[in-house]
Amino acid sequence: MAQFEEVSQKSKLHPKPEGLTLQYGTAGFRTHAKHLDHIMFRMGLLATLRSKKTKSTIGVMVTASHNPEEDNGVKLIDPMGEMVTAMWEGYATQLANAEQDSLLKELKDIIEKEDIDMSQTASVYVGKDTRPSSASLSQAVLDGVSSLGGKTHDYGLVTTPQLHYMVCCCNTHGCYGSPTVEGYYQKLSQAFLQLTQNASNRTDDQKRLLVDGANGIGALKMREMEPFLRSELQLVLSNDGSSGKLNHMCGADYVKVQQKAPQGMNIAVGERCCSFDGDADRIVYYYTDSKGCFHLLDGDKIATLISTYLKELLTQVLHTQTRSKMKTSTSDIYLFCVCFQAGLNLQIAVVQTAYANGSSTRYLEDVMKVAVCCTKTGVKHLHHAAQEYDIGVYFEANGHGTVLFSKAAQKQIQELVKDSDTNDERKRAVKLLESTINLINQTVGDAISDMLVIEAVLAIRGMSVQDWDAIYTDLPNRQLKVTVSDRRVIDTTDAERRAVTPEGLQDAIDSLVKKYKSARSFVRPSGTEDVVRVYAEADTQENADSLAHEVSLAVY
Ligand code: 16G
Ligand code: ZN
Repeated sequence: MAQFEEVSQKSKLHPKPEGLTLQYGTAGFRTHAKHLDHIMFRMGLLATLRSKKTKSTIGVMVTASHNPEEDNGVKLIDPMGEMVTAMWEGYATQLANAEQDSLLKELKDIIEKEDIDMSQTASVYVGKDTRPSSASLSQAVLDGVSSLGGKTHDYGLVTTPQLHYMVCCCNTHGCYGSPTVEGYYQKLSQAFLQLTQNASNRTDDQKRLLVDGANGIGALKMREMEPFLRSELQLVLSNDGSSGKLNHMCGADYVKVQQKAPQGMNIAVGERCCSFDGDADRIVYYYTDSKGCFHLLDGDKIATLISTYLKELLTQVLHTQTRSKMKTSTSDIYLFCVCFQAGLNLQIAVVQTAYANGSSTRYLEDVMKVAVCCTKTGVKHLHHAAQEYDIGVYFEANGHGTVLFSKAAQKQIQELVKDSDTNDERKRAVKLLESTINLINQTVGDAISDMLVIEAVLAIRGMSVQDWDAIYTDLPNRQLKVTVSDRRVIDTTDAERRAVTPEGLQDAIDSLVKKYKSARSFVRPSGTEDVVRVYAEADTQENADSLAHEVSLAVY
């Protein structure tokens, strides 16, 4: 009992307002910062239990991502850097909503259910974004961990993906990299520099990139990382937090939803720009053309660029190997076998959500001949689906995503790199694959890592942002939110693309969609706000707008 004495005492310093209930949602707890002190303390407790249970280091990130500066939030990171499992999301909600006098009872209930050995040591990594409330809230997490006797490492200000990376590095004993911010910069910058060596004669203009830091942590971290990139990327940072408010009229979410450039950025015609969100786990690109038209390159375009590049590299390995087979020496035949596997047996798939633009899906399936799979919204769903493939490229249209390489795929690639008996073309392709793996943060979507991958791919392929944009043309689309008395009456199926309840809603949507050309529409209850989201796309912007409007009327 003595071990809970401190929890009992310290929890009084982080009291739960009576009657307040909150849910561990799609991306953890998220609400106005003033409601979160007790949640943070309790998440410190839960992370300690999770660490004892998994005998690994667990992460706790204090952030509310793209939400307004006044909000805050918290999410737990599992041992390999992935989101905490669904079962523990349930415990998080259970612990968060326990009234003050039943906190210990709920805590013991989890310990019993999970059969946790309380004598096991615990280690929790904690990070925070730049919100004014983050300092005291992350202190509450640290208090929670220490009151259960866990060890903490406070990383202070880091991006969400940096903390995911640290947790993974720690639990893989350095195999993934060194668990420091400097280790992160070194790993990524080395891979980036190796990749860009393959792009000759880049002009300063091609190296120049305008970055909107959303007045958040991403801007701060890009400043730290800049020297590591040795001018191979020349960043012009705006919304760097020196004056503006976090996520206010800027950042990836603003740009994606408003489909316009952020404030506080001077953009010349044709210039390549990107925006991070408030915790730097999302990124979108854009430019304006000579007619002043805004062009957005969202998560779908990013997935297409990266998967096309990876597929080409795998094909190059295969083709060059086929040639060496023609020489018919014994060793060549052996090499062919190894490479044949790399070229043929590695299946690339792209994982999208219902929000993926219809043109992107069509391009990937029909032109690129890449497998496409659709999951529910929320990174954890995409991440799990991507784990099913040798190479799983996943991106939400909103710009959150990464690439996962299976252990077997990584091993095959590493073996080929070591193989000294290879021709130059194949060696180049295999090395590019290896450096690309090192540049990607496989734990979670990462704006900094994604940005460097995109910049490297554009450089290697000699593409401008306009060339990239021209790969396919987005279908005009519109997103709307509708406020209803209870959004939970809407239940969906088929990766949220069809409504099962209320009765008649899907039939109504179907008949509205039929009125338009190349049209598609769906509705889903939001996992982060008390609204229903409506998505529509059609052959023209006018049609997409009016379909979205009509569907939102059907939702009432
Ligand atoms: C969260 C999710 C994001 C998803 C969004 C949908 C994570 C880390 N973030 O921000 O992936 O797109 O929720 O929000 O999972 P919605 O349910 O309100 O549309
Ligand atoms: Zn975010």
